[in-house]
Amino acid sequence: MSQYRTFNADDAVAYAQQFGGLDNPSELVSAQEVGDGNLNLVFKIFDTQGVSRIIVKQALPYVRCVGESWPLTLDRARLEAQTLVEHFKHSPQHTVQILHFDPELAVMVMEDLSDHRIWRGELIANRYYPQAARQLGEYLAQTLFHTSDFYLHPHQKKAQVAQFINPEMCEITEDLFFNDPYQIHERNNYPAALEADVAALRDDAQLKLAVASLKHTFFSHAEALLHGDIHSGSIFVADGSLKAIDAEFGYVGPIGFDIGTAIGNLLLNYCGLPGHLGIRDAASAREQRLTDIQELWNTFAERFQALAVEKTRDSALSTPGYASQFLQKVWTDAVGFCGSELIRRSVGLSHVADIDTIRDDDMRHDCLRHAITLGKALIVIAPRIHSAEEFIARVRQYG
Ligand code: SR1
Ligand code: MG
Repeated sequence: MSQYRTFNADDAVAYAQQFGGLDNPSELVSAQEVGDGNLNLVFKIFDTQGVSRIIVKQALPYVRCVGESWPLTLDRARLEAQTLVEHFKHSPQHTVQILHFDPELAVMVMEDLSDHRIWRGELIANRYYPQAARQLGEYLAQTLFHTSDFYLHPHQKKAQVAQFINPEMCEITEDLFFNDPYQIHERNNYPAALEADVAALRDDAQLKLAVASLKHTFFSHAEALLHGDIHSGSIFVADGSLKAIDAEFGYVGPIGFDIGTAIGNLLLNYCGLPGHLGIRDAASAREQRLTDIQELWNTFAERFQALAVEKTRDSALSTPGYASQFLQKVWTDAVGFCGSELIRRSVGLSHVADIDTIRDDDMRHDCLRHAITLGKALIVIAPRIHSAEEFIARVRQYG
């Protein structure tokens, strides 16, 4: 029988004392539940000095932001912990460290990152971390290369696909990214002022064909072990440091999905900045976001290419020129997935604070329209955008 029970603060403290790996576990005395995401309980565990020392995270058997009417697999805690453990092997500087996990209780204990801040909040507040975009590119190159067919033996790769089968979490992405925004659905969430813009999504046959192709790629291209939800709210930053967290959507999928999600969230910030800083003051912060996108992709592509030259084990995949041909395909996928992230975060269930926290209604609606327009364009013209530089030129074209 399942041992699962939902933790309260006392349970979380006792669990951290047992599994936190501290020399003196009785120092851990209190906990605060700080989860502000869509899905889980997150406890900070404090010592006698009131210093946060460790994190205990537990999956709930339903979608937290919706309620018990939307049940959700507890196996996502195993998938999250195992994805992060695997990513930590390949990018320890940029992945949160998992200290312990228990699949029955759907709970994990992880390092405390209280000296870091969530990147999304920092981007909204216009606090700049000069190394973050390159560090994210490095994280993505290391984790995605080392879990791909370029590096793994074919037997290992197939075992990895089996280990990370994640149908319920993938279904959320399949629905929220590729279905809901293009049909009338009760989960959709957008202001009435945008009704015409959203109706136009449903009527755009060319767009819907391109979205169908993206969804098919998401279904069927088992290229590498993805983070699966690598938006700026799943990333902690500090001076010179970046750490990915929250990998419960991890599965073996198309590399361009992780890249596109990451770039898409920088672009959502780009769209929202005028609502926080005013149009004139947003200009330089927006230029910085475009540079971030360029640095992220160029770092990823250079590092992946270098790893391919140095470490590809498969004789066919090591054919000169193949890695760069593959990266061109990854880029095209990434631009399309980036566009779908812009649209689903504007009209679907789950939004981003970069735009949602803009107080002025007209300004917020303008920013949402901008994200939708950009998203549509990127999805449709992805095959005609060949580099980060061309991408930036296209973004500028759309305001
Ligand atoms: C029901 S979950 C909604 C969204 O939150 C997560 O962070 C993922 O981005 C998911 O799409
Ligand atoms: Mg998450």
